[in-house]
Amino acid sequence: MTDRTILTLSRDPAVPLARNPHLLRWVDKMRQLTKPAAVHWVDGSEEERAFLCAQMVEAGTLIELNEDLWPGCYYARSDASDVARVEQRTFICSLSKDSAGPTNNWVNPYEMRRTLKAKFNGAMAGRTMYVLAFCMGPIDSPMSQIGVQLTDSPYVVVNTRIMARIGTRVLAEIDRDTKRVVPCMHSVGAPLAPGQADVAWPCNPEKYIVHFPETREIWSYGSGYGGNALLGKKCFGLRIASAMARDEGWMAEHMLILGVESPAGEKTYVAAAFPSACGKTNLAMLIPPDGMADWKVTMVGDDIAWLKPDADGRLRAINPEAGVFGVAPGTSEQTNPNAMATIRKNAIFTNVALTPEGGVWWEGMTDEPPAECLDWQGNRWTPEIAKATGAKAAHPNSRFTAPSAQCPIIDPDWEHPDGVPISAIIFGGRRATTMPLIYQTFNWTTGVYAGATMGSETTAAATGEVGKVRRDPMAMLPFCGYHMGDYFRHWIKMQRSLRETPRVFHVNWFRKDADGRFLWPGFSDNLRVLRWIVERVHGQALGRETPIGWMPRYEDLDWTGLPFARETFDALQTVDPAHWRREVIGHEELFIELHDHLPPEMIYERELLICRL
Ligand code: SAT
Ligand code: MN
Repeated sequence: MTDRTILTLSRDPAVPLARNPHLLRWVDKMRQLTKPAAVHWVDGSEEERAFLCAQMVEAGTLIELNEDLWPGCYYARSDASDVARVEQRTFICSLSKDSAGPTNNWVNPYEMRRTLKAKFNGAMAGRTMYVLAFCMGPIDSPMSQIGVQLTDSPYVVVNTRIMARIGTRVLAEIDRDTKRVVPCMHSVGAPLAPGQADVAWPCNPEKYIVHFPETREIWSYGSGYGGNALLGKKCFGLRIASAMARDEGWMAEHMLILGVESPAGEKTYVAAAFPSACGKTNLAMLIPPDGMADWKVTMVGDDIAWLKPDADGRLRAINPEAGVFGVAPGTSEQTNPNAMATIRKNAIFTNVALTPEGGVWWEGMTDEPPAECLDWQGNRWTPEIAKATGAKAAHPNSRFTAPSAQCPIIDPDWEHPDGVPISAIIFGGRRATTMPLIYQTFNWTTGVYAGATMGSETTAAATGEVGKVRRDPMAMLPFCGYHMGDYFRHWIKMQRSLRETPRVFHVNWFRKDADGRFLWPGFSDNLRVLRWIVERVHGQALGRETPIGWMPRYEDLDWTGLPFARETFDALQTVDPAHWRREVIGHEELFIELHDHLPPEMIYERELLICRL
């Protein structure tokens, strides 16, 4: 143990840090239900972080990494059954099944409340219940929202301390009663009998990730991992927030936000929606490629955007999060040096591999794997073992949690209370075929259609089959808290409150040739596409009209520093009518599912697209 180890706190954590009577009453009611051994009001201090980490080190939940290599960093291994979001166990319990829509799991809210009450009864026995107040968005932002998560996981507390603004300053807001508070219940579902020894990663094979959109409540049971357990992120930041946004005229989206600054100093902000594990963090942290060093990219956010029209009718966006919870495998000094710098200190690594020096490693981090390490389950791993058995050192959905403020290219306005103005929206998925590298949709409604019909190959971010193309409208399929058809309608309607609509684009970094090789280098070179996008926004770049939208010609992209064959570009940009007809049939399948809530604009757009093809 190092000298930073703190085993006692200078205050009594059981003493409430708020006076708000509603909060105090609710905390007490939940304490009576879940029966924890202790209650700990989280103040968010550095002392408290050190205390919780020391306790978790003692319990075997965390391992402190080598202070010289990874200062302030910790390592965690989850239970092998608790490694990703569980979409089949995620529920939207609106009053009517119809409001949840066919793409969400629905259970009658009264029935679900009964189930949860039974599950949470005594669920925290033998554990501490943390009262974790958090703010999604800068505390002084009128666009931010407040939640309080009661959780029996100290791992969740220290992760949320990175991912959101937490503790005393949020409790002070609650005392001031400025905003409605979203109550979030969370238990790993592993009560301890007296004298029973704990495990390093307690969880329960039976999981419930439950949202009550009308009462704006979240109940999560059985998991300690990622979006299942860090309830501010997907549960509040997207599912509950999307329902709030529909009611209040704003948008909660699964989008990164970045700024592009031209050599002339013109700054343009864009938001981009890609499904989980499709490179949002990499795009948000892009470093210009050779030949474009006079361009600059800055990150506002890498996963969630809350967008709202301002008084002048411009769409403005905040990043409701304060940290990045990024996919580790594939992240390297080559692919994303800014991410490597962001996670170099004060980070938490979960389910990556542990090296004998007390460092971390994952597939793709270095060309040369370590001679040996412990894999994400704690088993000895060597490149030879990997070759023989196919064992991965890091789980494909292993993650790092790190403060966004540590990102070298964090945007100076990333915490601006009014957000940043959004000039372009980009949709994109992981598609081996059909979808070109880049096209611009004709207008807002065709843009909504392109987003609504987005497809992507599934990834390890959710449990289930990997690599299958599924429709993932606006990358929100697992995250929309209400009927997807109504969500499309909300998107279309948003135009009415905007004097200037953002231009809408669709990209695909993942198109492959007949031999299965990627046609596009991606990463830094994506700036070539971003440049065309921002220049289109400003009316400075040319394109040609095609059946699906405006596309750059070869000469419309900046190729400085990248020898890229015109034929390869043509292959990337091919719009094959046969493939597209098949694609449009896929759109119809989604539309049939949503038919009774589908806005007519979607039908007309589809008809027009078919005519153009
Ligand atoms: O586990 S999370 O839901 O937070 C990550 C993701 O799927 O985007
Ligand atoms: Mn995400």
